[in-house]
Amino acid sequence: RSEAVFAAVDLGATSGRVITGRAGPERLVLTEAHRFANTPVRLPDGLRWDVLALFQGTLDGLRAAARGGPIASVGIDTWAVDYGLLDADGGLLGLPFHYRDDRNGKAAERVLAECGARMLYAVSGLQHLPFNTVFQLAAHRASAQWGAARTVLLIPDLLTHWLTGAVGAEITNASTTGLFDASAGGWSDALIARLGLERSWFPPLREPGDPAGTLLPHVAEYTGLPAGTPVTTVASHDTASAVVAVPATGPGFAYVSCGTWSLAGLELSAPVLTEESRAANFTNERGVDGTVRYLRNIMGMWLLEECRRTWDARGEASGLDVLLGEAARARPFAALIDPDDEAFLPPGDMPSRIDAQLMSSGQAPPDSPGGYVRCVLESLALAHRRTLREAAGLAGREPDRIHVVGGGSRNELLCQWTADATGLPVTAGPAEATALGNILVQARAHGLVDDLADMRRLVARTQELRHYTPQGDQRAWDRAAARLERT
Ligand code: LFR
Repeated sequence: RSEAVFAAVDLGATSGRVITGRAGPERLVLTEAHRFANTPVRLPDGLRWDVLALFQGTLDGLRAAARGGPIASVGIDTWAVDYGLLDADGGLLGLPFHYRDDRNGKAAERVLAECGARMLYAVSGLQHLPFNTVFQLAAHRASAQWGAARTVLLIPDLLTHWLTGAVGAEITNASTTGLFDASAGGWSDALIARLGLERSWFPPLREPGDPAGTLLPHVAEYTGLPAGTPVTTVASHDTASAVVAVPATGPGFAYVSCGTWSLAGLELSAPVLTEESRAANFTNERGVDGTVRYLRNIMGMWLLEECRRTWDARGEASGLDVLLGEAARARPFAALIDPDDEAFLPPGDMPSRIDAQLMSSGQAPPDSPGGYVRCVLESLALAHRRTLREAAGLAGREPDRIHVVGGGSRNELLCQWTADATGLPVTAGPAEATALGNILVQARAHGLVDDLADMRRLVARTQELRHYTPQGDQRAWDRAAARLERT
């Protein structure tokens, strides 16, 4: 067989999609079968994912995909770190919390005080983010559900369980929990014990490409997919799937997976667990085939999305194209922010939070939406520069090109400014890197493509890419970077 069609379930922070991909040695074509909103819900005790709506959207999406013809298998990816707790009967205990819920700060401090940040990093190699699973679990401990819990399943593993009945933990996503041993490549028994968690709560690990089970009869019946349709384990962490589909043709590349978050870094063959790396807050998340995603989270397009949501709510909505046009004409470097301020993490009025940071660093807030958009995009380009330069220094590897993948690769200003700020050529695209990575891993499991290099060649040959070379006044970016450092 030289070609087959696979279904990628790709859930993002704002929407979920089911996408089919026809893959073969010379072909890789995506079709969106179904898209649905992912709307988090605030309950009295916190911000939750509407996980039943996500599962129903998945089922409806698979049904739409099935109408298009035979599907060889299904793969699921979502954002990382969030989880559901199952009881002894396999029932879900409560609704999974959203990583932007604010319950974790205190618990994180407690865990750090008990275990020590150095020890946690030396084992897990994970950057400190207040919502790492390990801190969420510590916050969850005090709940009545805790005593009934028997299994922890990350979101893609939970949805896979509901599709197939099977239980497992996909490895790229497991590596974002803080309970994974980055050197040994497995659950860290030592950390799990140290934190007073039960080892039996953490299911056996699955590698991308492993079979994850077959559709349960009622799922097959609802979706119209044949009984026995396999679910294939993909790189279930969306960022890991996106990095699979980076169309790099040589080894010297850096990437920015740019969507709600900007994940900027390098692909390495071994983790960097040094004290300098910890101090710079770089993460060693696991990629496919034992690779390491050495990167840092940058607040990303969330800043822009949340500004737009704020303006929409006030009835001051403008289309993205209009805003980007205004940003292009706004004054350069008028206002610069550090995007990684934790104050930007929760949902809510973003322009006011940007104003607060600007004023505390002696800068005047922008006077128009276009000014805010320029502030956000220039600041993100500077954050890309800083992060990639630090990654290169800490890993001892200078990149010669940056691949910007994900939805943000469509943003021409951001891509050009990333090239200008870093002085490196930028290749932009594919925008659908995550879905492509999901499909490619399934295609490989079915013998249609080979190794990572082969998958990337296929992306480079089949997907539309844009190229940006550094231009404009490089020294102006150096001065802007120095100014931001000082504030
Ligand atoms: C991107 C992402 C990041 C992760 C964040 C929270 O969608 O998966 O990699 O740090 O969401 O899970």
